[in-house]
Amino acid sequence: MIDLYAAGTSNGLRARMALEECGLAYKLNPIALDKGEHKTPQFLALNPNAQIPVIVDHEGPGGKPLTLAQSTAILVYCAEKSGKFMPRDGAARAAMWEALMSASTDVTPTFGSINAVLRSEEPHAPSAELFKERWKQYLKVWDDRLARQKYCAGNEMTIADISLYGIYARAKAAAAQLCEGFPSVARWAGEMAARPAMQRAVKF
Ligand SMILES: N[C@@H](CCC(=O)N[C@@H](CS)C(=O)NCC(=O)O)C(=O)O
Repeated sequence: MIDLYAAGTSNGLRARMALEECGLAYKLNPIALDKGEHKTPQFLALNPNAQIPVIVDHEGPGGKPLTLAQSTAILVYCAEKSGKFMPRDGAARAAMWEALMSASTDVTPTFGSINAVLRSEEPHAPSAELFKERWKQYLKVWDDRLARQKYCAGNEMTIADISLYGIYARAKAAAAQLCEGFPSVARWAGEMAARPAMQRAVKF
């Protein structure tokens, strides 16, 4: 059994989507960020960075408990534990890593930057524009790619799809206008949203 500590943010969604899609047994422990539940001594013992998501796998490697933060590390851990969503072939695996890094380290932090700038006590319009343009540029590249292939890293679903869908689902819910004008991304997102595991994962 795995304990998941999360909220319905992009990073929280990514971890829960990973557990659901990989078919791993887990218990959701919701963390209310607005109430500061990520800053309690109990939570800081799990992640001293005071950030969700965190998992505790009570039957980790070697049968020992494992505590793990970082949504993308959790995603890779779930894929390796279940043997799903990570191609073995060299070229397909390299494409998966490239797509995963784009979703987790380019697209996701850019959305975080847009939010941070707009929610600031002194919003800085030129910075907001810069991050919005960067977001659109990333989605344009994803749109071109998803016009040519079914999934993020080719014609097989991988953890890159789970990572990108985590941020896309969050952005669509919080700022739908950022997701307009990318028809192939919308086609792919519709297929991801129809997956029963994804439908379970987004219900926080
Ligand atoms: N790189 C980390 C980022 C985690 C993160 O930023 N978590 C946010 C929610 S999406 C959080 O816990 N924020 C609370 C805070 O920073 O006070 C990951 O991928 O898990």
